[in-house]
Amino acid sequence: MSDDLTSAGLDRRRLLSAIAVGGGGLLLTACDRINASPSVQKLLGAGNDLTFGAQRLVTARDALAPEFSAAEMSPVFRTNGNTLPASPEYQAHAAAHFADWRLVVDGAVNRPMKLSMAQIRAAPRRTQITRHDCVEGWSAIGQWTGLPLGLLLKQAQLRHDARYIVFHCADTFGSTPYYESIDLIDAFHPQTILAWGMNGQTLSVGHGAPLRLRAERKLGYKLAKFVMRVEAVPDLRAVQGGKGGYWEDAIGYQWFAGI
Ligand SMILES: Nc1nc2c(c(=O)[nH]1)N[C@H]1C(S)=C(S)[C@@H](COP(=O)(O)O)O[C@H]1N2
Ligand SMILES: [Mo]
Repeated sequence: MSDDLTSAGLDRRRLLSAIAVGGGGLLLTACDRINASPSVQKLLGAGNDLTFGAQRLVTARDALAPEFSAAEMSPVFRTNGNTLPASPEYQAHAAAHFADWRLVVDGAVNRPMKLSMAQIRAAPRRTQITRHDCVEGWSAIGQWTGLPLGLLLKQAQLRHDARYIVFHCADTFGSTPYYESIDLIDAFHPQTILAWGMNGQTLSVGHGAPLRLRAERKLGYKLAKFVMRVEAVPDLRAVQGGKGGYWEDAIGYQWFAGI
């Protein structure tokens, strides 16, 4: 049984790397053509109007966001948005340091999981010092430690119809829960982690305890704090307002939000 599970996981990974290799080949050809086309040059100059497709064409899929040295870390990293989910259930878990809390991993996966923080902290980790950019006009450099999301998804064995990963959060604005989503390219990117540590300490409630997404090529609002549930879905249109995230639904923020 466990052998079957392992080989299914491997097949999925092989499939993903096969897709990655195929996509990379396509990318080069498309880029060569794009560079020669004045109309596309004009489109690129428009900056904010870049479409998701155009951004994918000009960004190598595995390109890393810049990483910094410890000396470059911001002395103060402010909190923003919600800093304490109002739900009594969340607050009870926070008071108990999330000892009995479980991360839910479900949706389009063959092996749904519920994981404790002890299990998550014992798994392989990645640490990265990166710059957070908020659309409200501030940035900060911090160090993040967490579980690579790709590893988690490999364990959960994505179904072949899975296309997006949705992060459901504990907090709300009014009665609307915060959520965010990314595609599988970003989900398997090496700098995409579910962070449980920040600047060498346990992630604080203000910054999104027990787990917050770090996807370092994305703007701040994509980086969901207080992640309770990771759900794989074939289509974003069935999730909440249908645009892939709280701010996307509420005021039309861009879903791709690449930096
Ligand atoms: N669950 C949740 N995640 C969230 C937010 C929020 O209000 N709720 N705000 C977003 C925004 S706009 C930013 S800039 C960052 C702020 O992260 P920080 O509090 O660690 O600085 O979290 C993002 N993730
Ligand atoms: Mo933000």
